[in-house]
Amino acid sequence: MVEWTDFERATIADIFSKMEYEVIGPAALSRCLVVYPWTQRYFGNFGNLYNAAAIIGNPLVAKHGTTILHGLDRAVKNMDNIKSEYAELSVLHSEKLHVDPDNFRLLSDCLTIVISAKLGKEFNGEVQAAFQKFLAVVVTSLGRQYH
Ligand code: ZNH
Repeated sequence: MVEWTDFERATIADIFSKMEYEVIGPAALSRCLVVYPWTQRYFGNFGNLYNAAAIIGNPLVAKHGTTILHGLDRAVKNMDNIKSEYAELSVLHSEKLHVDPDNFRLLSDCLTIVISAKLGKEFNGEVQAAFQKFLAVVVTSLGRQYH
């Protein structure tokens, strides 16, 4: 089981209590689709994603980015049980959506960049370490049911 310090718990709770889901989620997902274009393959039904402007302005990308970010709420609310929280979602991504689990890390890196730009000075080294540890546990848990 992952151990969390009081600082880490407080930091994650604080970041998510101020989270603008409809801004940060779309920004993180569209950044991922622009910077790692091969991640676009899972979103064939989202229409044209042929350049950055098309991706960033795409309402389906925005909506899904918000959905993914809200998907992290489960981990925030249950930090001591992230693996079991995500068991079902892991099966979905593996068996039904066939999403390569490497992509979870790519998206989580994009999310870190977006959050860091948003929080500015507040996102110091310790806050970044806590946030990335949290995302690393999410990424491992989402990749758990792949075999
Ligand atoms: Zn995912 C879906 C979460 C990542 C792809 N997702 C989904 C959902 C959720 C999620 C919650 C919904 C489900 C239902 O409906 O049931 N994701 C998530 C998270 C993450 C993710 C939390 C991280 C962190 N995904 C991801 C990635 C990708 C994806 C990276 C790729 C690249 N997803 C996906 C898809 C889907 C999903 C494709 C389906 C969509 C539709 O709607 O169709």
